[in-house]
Amino acid sequence: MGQVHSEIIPGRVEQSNMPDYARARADFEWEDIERHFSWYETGKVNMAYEAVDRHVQEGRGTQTALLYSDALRQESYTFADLQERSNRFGNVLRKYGIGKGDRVFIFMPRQPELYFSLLGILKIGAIAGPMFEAFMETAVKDRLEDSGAVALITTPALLHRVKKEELPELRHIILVGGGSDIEPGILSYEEEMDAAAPELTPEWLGLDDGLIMHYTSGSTGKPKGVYHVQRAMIQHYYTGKVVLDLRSDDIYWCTADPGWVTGTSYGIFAPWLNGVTNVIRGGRFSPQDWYQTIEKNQVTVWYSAPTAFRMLMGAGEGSLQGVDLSSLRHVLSVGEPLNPEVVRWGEKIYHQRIHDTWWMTETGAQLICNYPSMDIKPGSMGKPLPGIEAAILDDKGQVLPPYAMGNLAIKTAWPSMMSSIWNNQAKYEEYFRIPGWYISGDSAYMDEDGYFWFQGRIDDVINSSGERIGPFEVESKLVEHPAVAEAGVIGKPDVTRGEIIKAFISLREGYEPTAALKEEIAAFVKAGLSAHAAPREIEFKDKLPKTRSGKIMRRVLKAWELHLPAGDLSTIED
Ligand code: 6R9
Repeated sequence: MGQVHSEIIPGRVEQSNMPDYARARADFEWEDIERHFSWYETGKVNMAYEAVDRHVQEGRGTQTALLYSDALRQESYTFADLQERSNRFGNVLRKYGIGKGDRVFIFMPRQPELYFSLLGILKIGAIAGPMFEAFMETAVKDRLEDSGAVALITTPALLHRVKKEELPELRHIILVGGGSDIEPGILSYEEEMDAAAPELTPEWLGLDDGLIMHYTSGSTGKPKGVYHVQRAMIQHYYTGKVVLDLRSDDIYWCTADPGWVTGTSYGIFAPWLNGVTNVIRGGRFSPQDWYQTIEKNQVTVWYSAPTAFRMLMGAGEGSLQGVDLSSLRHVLSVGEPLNPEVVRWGEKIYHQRIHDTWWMTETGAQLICNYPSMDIKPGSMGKPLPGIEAAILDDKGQVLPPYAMGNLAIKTAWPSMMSSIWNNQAKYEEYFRIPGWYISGDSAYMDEDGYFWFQGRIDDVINSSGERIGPFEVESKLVEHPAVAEAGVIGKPDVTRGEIIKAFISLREGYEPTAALKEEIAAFVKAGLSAHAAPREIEFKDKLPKTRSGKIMRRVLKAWELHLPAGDLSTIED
């Protein structure tokens, strides 16, 4: 059972593209959103056209589309520049016989060429498959093999991780920044781009033609290729408008890499469909660097993840000395539960409400969110998007009443819902095992006001002495303790209690991992949450295992604990 929460941070109606949530829900029709698109009459669509060319066509070609920086480069591109670069790249692919429906993968760090090539792939109707630069040989091979990718764009530093000889379907490798002496059989991005024509007629597609594939790891088996189609743009556009609250003069920064769905749906599609300036920062996370990115670019809307906010919080207020974040007007989070403590800290330090959003690779776009105009209950994921119906179901598919913990489910279908799992129909069908519903695999409850509260992945829910405990509540209480930087909580099998709660904790700067501190932390949870939710075991770790998208990998913690194989680790950080 969930607990009753009373803390509320009031909504800000005055600055919102959706001033009244209840009315927006009541009046909602997807078709009203579709009317916005150039294809509404013809039915012939192309994401790259809508996100780029259309702005040029409608007179916004000179507007800045991309503000890129890393330690070495600092570049700015207009929508007209993006159009030209993506046209050229589309022509490069066409020259090699690549076209509609072909899978073209990208394996490179965030830099402008990644974005140009991704748009070029979409222009010709091919399906883009972005991969994290951190993937090692096997991870790269698994994805290219399963998808049957015909071409790959990569960089010299990563090329040796691509076992071309083992991938008969991979006909072309295009190397970005390879200079003049490139291995035979490998194409130079720069030479090909120079030789290609700057004009191109996009491939006109149907709404159910392919767009993008993201591989996502489950706890067992190989990663699954989650396949999305053009129709998703309806929801990318709409959520960009009412959740990211984008207006044409915004400077928007999504910190995610395109190897993660957030880095494409909200790092590429939503901002450019809404015609805003998109900030991309290359390189790794550091508090100073991130704050400077906001200040230097005058970022107004910022979308990041709990892990980053926790790290910024851990870096302390000192890291904010001399930085001016006053350009910010809207801050959002995704990827993991957003601890109430982080929300309070955002209010205090940034003077910003951090808006949690819930969705998944499979859902393609945001589904349950906190909207600028709506009250925030810290720790809640918010309410379903207008047009979306969410519920908590038991395992038989019965809708459960408020405060009962169960399967978080979404009524089918919505525009950005995955269209298939590549080569794995059985896996796809598992998500829809209860007729009319998509079963997310997350455990949650809904309160009497219709706010949803995340509890954990279904597999992570702990059963201790007959009580079901969501790891998130315990973790959130743990990070309220001044010594705790991050916490991951698992159920550890126990003969008398079924499971006991075990917490893995990384400490903040300046704290020593002592037995006394363990006791103090356990007592803190007991006093602040409940006795049955207090960890009976605590283990300090320098770092918790996380995915590249910043999720604490509880299944890895559990595998460590039980000395079991940890399953697919291809997305683990470092
Ligand atoms: C977009 C993305 C999906 C899983 C999801 C859930 C967790 C995402 C969350 C959240 C609590 C939130 N998750 N957002 N949990 N609160 N606001 O993250 O996609 O990488 O596929 O992960 O992430 O467990 O099921 P993906």
